[in-house]
Formats: sequence, C-alpha cells, structure tokens
Amino acid sequence: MKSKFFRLLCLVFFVLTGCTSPEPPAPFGAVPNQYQIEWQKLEYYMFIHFGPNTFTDVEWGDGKENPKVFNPTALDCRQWAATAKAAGMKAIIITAKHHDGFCLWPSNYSTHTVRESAWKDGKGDVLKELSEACREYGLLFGVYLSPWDQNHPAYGTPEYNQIFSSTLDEVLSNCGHVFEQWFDGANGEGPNGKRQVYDWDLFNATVYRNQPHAIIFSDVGPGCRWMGNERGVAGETNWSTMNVKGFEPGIGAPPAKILNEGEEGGAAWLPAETDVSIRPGWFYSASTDERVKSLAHLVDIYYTSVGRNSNLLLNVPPDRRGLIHPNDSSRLMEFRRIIDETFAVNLANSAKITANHTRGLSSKYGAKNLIDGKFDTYWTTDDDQFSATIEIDFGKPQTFNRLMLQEYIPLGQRVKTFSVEYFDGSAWQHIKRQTTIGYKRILRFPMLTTQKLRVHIEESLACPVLNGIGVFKDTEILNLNR
Ligand code: FUL
Repeated sequence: MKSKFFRLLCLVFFVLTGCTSPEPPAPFGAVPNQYQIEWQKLEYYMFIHFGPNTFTDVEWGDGKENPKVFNPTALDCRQWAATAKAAGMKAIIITAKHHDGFCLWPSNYSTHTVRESAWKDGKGDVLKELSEACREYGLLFGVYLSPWDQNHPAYGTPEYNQIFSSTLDEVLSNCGHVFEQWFDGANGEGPNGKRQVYDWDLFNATVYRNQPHAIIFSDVGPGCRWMGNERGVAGETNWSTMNVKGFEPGIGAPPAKILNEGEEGGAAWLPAETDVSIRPGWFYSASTDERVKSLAHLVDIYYTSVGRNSNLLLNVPPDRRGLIHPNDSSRLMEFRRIIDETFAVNLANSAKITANHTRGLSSKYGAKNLIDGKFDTYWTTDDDQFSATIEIDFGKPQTFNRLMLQEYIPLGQRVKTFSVEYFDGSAWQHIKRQTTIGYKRILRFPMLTTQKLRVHIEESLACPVLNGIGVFKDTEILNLNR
C-alpha cells in the first residue's frame, strides 16, 4: 500500500517537473547487427598463413606441388593459441585452403590435403587441432578459404561452385563455432586454364546455413570489408557504411579508395578489417627471419587500423616446424606491452566532463556516460542538434598525447568532422581537426601539458551519440611521440 502511494507520488513529481528522460535517438542510416557489434569489439586478432607454401618458400603455390612437402616436424596449435592470447588477441583465422587448393583438413572433396601429406602419416587435421586449441585458450576461431583453386580438376566449370560449397559445409560443420569466414576474392586460372565464375550467393548461403552468426569478410562483405591495402593503413576518414550494389569480391570490387574510406551514408553497414603481415610475405620463409616488422612499425599499424575505426587482423605465419618463430612472438609481446602501458590510465576518468548540449537536459544522456566504462550508456544531444562541444577539465595540469573517441555504433555512425583544442592558460589552442570517429578513433599529437581539453563535434549526419572518451600518455620507451 505504502509503496503504491510512493510510486504515485513519484509519477506526479515527474509529470509536474517534466523530469522523465526523453526517448533515445532513433538509429541513423545503416546500423550493425548484434554480431557485427560483437565482432567490432574484438579489435585485434591473429591471421595464420600455413600450408605447402611454408615448405616451398613461395607465396602462391600452383597446386602442382607434391603434397608430401607439407610435413611440419613439431606442429603445435596450442603454441599458436598461447602466443595469440599472450599478445592480447581475441581470435585466430587460418588459411584452411589457399590458392594452391591444399586443404589443412582431410577433405572428401579434394585429393590435395593433409591426408596425402607426410605429416602424421596422413592422419593429421590442422583445423581440428587449432579449433580445439582456440577453445582451450578462450579464443574465437575463423577460417580463410580461397575459392580460387589451382589444383581442383573441376575448377573453371559450373560444377566447381557446388564442390566449393560442399567444401565450406565440411569445414563449417566440423570445427564448432566459427566467428568469421574470410573469402579471398582472387580469381585466377585453374589446372585447365579456365577461370571460375563464382556463385557468391551460394557461398554466402552455405556459410549462413552452417554458422548463422558468422561475419563474412570479402571486398563487399556482407559482414565486414577488406580495407583496400595490405600495408595496415585504413583511411583517416573511415565510414563503416558502404554501397555494395553492383559490386562483387575480387575484380568486381569497389575502387580501393572506397574500400579504404567507406562511404558516408552508404546503404550497408560494412566495417573495415585491416589484414597485414608481421613479415614481408604472408607465408613463413627463413629469408624473412630478420625482417619481422619493427616494434615502431607495428605500433604505427595499431593506430592506423584500430585507431581508425577498423579491426586489425595481424598475420603471424608459423615456420616449418609448425611453430611461431621466436622473432615474431617476442615482437608481439613487446607490442602488447606498449599498447597495455599506453592505454593503462585514462586521464579523463578522474576529470570533470561536461557538454554544452545534452539530450533533454537529462542525466541519462549526460557527458559522464563518456567515462563510465560502459558500452551501452552514451552522451547525446537533442535530435535537431548536429554540433556540440565536450569539455574535459582535469582539475590540474596533465600531460598526454593521445585522445580516444568512440561512437555508439548500434545507433549508426554519425560524426563527420570534429576538432580538438587545449587551454594554454589564457586561450584555446588548436590541436587537430579530423573526420569520422566510428567504433574507435585514436588521435596522436605531440605531448602537451594542460588542465583543459575540448572536442568540438563540428558536423554530424544526425545528433552525435558517443559512448567513450579517453586521454592517454603513451609510454616513452619507444619515443614514438608523433
Ligand atoms: C590475398 C592472397 O592472394 C594472399 O596470398 C594472402 O592470402 C592475402 C591475405 O590475400 O588475396
């Protein structure tokens, strides 16, 4: 009785004072599905290129190689998983079948597989071992399969599309949960000199039939998109939206600039994934043992991928023993240390954070949500407010050189341009003007000491919705202050 009365009183109070929170903003444009949101949060994971090429020192085998060359002497997928985990990665994607057609599992649809190899007397199955190792280490498991197959006799005939679809069925029904299906769009000639007309609708349908939640990677998705180069450099402007109508993976793909930058207002939600190798090639070669990317280069790639609204798929190719070489693993550990140290302390967390516009003046949408560490709470403005300023007052001078911003992507990507300023004691000084934020944007600038920082959202396609802000000082170990 008492509580009923209390509730009534509250209602009267809210109606009289108009204190009820306004509705959240409506989603804007193309938005991610639940699985694309979860995928985006992975941020950083491992690519593994492994197969006959590892043993023949080529990047593209021609499908005529003797399958017996595949013979790792100490293959240990648990070592790969342990390395990925220790590097801070969340998943592993492996080349189950590369352009040479060789299958890392004993496929019923090919005679060019581990079964025909010398490894474990033909009784081995790399996919089984790796998917189990990923489960053991709490990593997600994904597969790369190239439709281009230089070994299969049916390649180049309509029959091959069915064979490739059955091959997908086999892999995707045998390895437990597969978080990502990586489709290489390459389309060269097969053993009979013919190219294949790929049936992408059939391939995608096969993936979804087996793994309804998988993110399908290709030049045009439908889950995520190739970012347009293999150097690890996503566009400074990077929309997670793109128009895919009329395009196909491979030769029919959109121009590299569009893949790199996405398209403002694009009809599909198609976030970028950055694939890049830690070595000059995708496959292991002893000749590149001393050419593992430098720590500074890897850190730079982190900022030009994860820091530019893209996931990072970093290739770490196992050697002929079937182990990740110490030159690669030690570099990964150094890399993780730098990233962990840089982002350990968010100076904004202990600051006073305010905004000149807040939706319905409601604390539910207040600027404090930017530093509460929660994904689903955000700061936003009224529907007709497309620009706003967020101010961070540290209360005392702080020294930093990184700023992280995050948009709440379940409601779409909105911010088009923004600028950043700091207070030098008497006036506001310009630091940077930039385009697009997306799931995560990290700006680098010369170290500065100031008590106040502000971010102007200058142009947004709809009212801005941000759920995170971070201010960091990078570790000075590397002197990467740029
Ligand atoms: C490309 C392939 O041709 C390369 O060998 C590599 O697998 C890369 C990730 O994709 O299309």
